[in-house]
Amino acid sequence: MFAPVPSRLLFLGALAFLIGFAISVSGDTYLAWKARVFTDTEQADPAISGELALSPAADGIPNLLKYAFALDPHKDGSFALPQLSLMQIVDPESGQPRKFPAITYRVSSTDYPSDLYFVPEISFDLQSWRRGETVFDSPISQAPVNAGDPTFVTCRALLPVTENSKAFLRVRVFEGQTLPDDWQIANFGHVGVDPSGDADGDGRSNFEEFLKDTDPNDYYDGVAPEVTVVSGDSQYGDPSSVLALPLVVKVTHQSQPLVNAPVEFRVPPDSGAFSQSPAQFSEAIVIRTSDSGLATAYFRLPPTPAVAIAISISTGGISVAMAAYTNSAVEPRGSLSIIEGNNQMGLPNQVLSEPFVVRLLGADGQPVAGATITFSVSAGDGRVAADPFNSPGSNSVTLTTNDEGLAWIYYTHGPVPDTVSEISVVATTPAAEASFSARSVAYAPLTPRLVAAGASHTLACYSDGTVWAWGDNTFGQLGDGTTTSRWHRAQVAGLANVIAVSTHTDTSAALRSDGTVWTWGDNVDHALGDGDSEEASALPVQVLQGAGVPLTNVVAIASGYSHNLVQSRRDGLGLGVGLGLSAGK
Ligand SMILES: [Ca+2]
Ligand SMILES: [Ca+2]
Repeated sequence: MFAPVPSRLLFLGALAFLIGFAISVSGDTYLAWKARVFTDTEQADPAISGELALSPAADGIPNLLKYAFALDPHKDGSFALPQLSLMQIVDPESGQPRKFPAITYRVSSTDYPSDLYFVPEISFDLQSWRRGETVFDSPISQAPVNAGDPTFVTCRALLPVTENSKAFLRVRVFEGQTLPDDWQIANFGHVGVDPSGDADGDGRSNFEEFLKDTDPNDYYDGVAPEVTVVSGDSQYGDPSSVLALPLVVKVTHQSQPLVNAPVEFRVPPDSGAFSQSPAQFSEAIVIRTSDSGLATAYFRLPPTPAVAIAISISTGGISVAMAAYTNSAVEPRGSLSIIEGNNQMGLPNQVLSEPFVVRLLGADGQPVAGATITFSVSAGDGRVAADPFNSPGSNSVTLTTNDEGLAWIYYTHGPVPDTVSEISVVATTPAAEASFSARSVAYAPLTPRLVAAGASHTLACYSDGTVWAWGDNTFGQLGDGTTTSRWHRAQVAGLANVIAVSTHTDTSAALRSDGTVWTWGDNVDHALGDGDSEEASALPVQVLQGAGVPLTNVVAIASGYSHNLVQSRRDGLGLGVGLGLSAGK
């Protein structure tokens, strides 16, 4: 009737049935039972007492089932095998009686086989068998009336049968946690699956998944979770950069966080990559939820600028979406190196002797030919021109780099001396900036017509009518409005059309072509002759011939100790004739 199966799995074919390891007594094991029910000689012969050997009662029942169902291996147990029945229960909703198949088996009341699992299964076609709490009610144990008699365990199917339908039930008996080969192959494609492993991380071992008839590779076992976006949605970032914030979703079921739930983050091909840490990115990744039900992934944007990326996050058949965006194109940066021309000084209204020359280098450090470069006057009063001899110049000029990446411009200072100019240089492809600086210096004539030396300063009168002075300026004898001594010449302020200069000690004097005389510097003994008693003047003052009356018609001047002499045109030419200014007015 029964043929031993090659594995340690045995089952009884029968109509209707269910689970039976809910009973706990002092545990028995097959070895203990075998030692108890077989003689020493029988125990020594595995053909007689082996687990899968047919029992010596010749009833076709393997010893393991005799042990499982508390049967004597030496007596016919055929009529004590699991029994099928139909249990009639009134449906509380319809009030109609319904018939449910059940299977009842017996176990020892005193020596419950603690090394066995009793697994009831039901089938309607003898092809597929179902088990677990979705198809069987909790087993019911009926304690024996007489101590020592077996306990009867009844497992009722939750699926009713009708007059015209059939159901098949069986109880499978497993010694220890053993996974049937067909179940392993159906779920994993191979045998050798670890029964205590947890392939899907749902907290149920593979053997528990088998007992409950749940999917060992499905964390959710068909129960849909809720997924919500926590943070990280709709961020922007530069192409190929990692988004500043990680993408975080929360997985719950009935508001409770689900721990270790597998959450898949995915984007279309070539649309970026994920990582659980800021490294090792891939286009799709499965991340397990934390103790608080959170799944966190870092996302690296694709290299394509200005694109929107649709991110799909799914778990348990539920998906939520996030988005990420790459910023617009970021051009690679180059550099502008200044070849020559920076920090030149030049005269007002004159073109600088050297052009401003730059070389544009790409991100690879190589010269960029044919690139657009704009030179602009950002400070100062001058003009730029590509060809200063054929152009008046303008505020801005755009050029193209030559084969060596070079571009240059000429700069003409404006009319204002001592003005600092800034010329900015901008390239756009690649982007780069530089700037030049230039300063205009005061115009000074080159050949003096007259030179006069004082105690520690010198005056020079040029043919353009200007007077310049250098040296000691303690008394303002340089006439530039300051008392700062100068290494180099500075123009005497406020004087034009001068035809002669003279000086003595620290007092300076100048004769203008209009016949007036101007003095500056030390006023010791009223040498300035301006009718004032100030000790000194740093700017030229006019010499008076009387109170409020300028001295005019002078044709020559000379200076002596604490006085200046002038020769009046009215008095004729001749040294020594004139007015002693040191005498006062
Ligand atoms: Ca599992
Ligand atoms: Ca599962």
